[in-house]
Amino acid sequence: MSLIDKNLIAAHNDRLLRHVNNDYAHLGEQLARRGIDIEAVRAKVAAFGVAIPSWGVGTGGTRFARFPGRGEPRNVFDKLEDCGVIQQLSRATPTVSLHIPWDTCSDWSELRQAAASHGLAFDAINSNTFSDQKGQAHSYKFGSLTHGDAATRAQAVAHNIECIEIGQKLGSKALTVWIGDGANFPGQQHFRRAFDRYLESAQQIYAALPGDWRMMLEHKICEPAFYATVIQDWGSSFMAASALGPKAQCLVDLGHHAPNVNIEMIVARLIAAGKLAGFHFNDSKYGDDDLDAGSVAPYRLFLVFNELVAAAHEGVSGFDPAYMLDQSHNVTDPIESLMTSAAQVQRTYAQALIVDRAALDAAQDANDALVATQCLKRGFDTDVTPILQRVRFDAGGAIDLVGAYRASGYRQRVAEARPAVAGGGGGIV
Ligand code: LRH
Ligand code: MN
Ligand code: MN
Repeated sequence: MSLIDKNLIAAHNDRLLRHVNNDYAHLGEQLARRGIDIEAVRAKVAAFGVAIPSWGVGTGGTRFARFPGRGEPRNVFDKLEDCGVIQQLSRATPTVSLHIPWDTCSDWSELRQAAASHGLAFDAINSNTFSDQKGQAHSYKFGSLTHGDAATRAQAVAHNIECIEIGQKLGSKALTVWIGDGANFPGQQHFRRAFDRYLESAQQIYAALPGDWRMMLEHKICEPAFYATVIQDWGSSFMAASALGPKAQCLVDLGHHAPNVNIEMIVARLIAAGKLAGFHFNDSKYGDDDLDAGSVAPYRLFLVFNELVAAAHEGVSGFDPAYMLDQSHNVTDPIESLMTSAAQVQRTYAQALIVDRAALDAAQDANDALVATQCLKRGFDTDVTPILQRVRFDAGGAIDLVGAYRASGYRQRVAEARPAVAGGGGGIV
């Protein structure tokens, strides 16, 4: 089922194709001069996909206010439709990552079918023990998997196991666990005991993982526990993943680090240890801003991809990260933000692919810092847009993502069917 009229996409593409082909030929020539085969790069970019967060298609908000957009998805089926539009136009987002219980459904097989009808499958499923749900027996105000009370921990463990069961019905192969547990005051929590409780709870979840599943442990420096968070950095995450076993790995959300932290180096360390689960891509200026990927620091994103491409190039065993977006859209149409972010991630991958690895190795061996850094800059400075446009066109997507989307009138259409939602203050989700 196509959500956007194929003829509209074709008509839009027709007007641009001649230019795209010229630009592609020109870029191919440039790259050939550098010994790079543009077709090989194109094939890799075409095979690359990044998952859409189901929570990203609704307007986010801050803890101060939320200003809903038009045609907000009413339920998980609406969310899948929006994800279907993103995939139809971008052809870079073949999977969706669900968040339970934000995404509720009485028939998961119906949801799986709905996803398939939009050309979508499911990536990692996310549990949520950072807020209380209606009717739950024990509150997470003072923690979930690390709570001092055994019954509260058991409830949080049971929720994670339920997420695994739901994920199995949907074809997911991973559970992502992020907890907000921690302390807001010095002295509030016994650090070592809280971590031990985390391990004990996580072990029970780990024991319920199917053989071909992964458990992705996501760390974050702070928020909502502003003084100390239990899984606050990659060190704590790595300790936990190591204690749990080979199916547990560390997930890197780009917004979850202290300012100026060398994220690409964390990525390299996790790759070396066989513990890189994957990513939540977004961008950030100050904290967990959840801004669009590459909108603030595209070079930082590039340096992360440089590590990924190097690992694949060198054949690091077991290297298989999951790629997901995790963004909050406050002032843009979420569909536009997610499409352009997916394209940005694709772009960054392409830029890292064209880095001359042999020249970089040689410059490193010769301690030639200037040439080494120029090798990277050369990849980053190359405008790979024609490759992305061709990949989208070849797969039936739109050359001009936002142009085609706006021309389709999709947002106006759903705004008529989906009732307006009142805005208001408070609530970060
Ligand atoms: C926490 C987080 C985590 C949650 C999502 C909504 O800040 O990054 O991934 O599941 O936001
Ligand atoms: Mn995240
Ligand atoms: Mn976050």
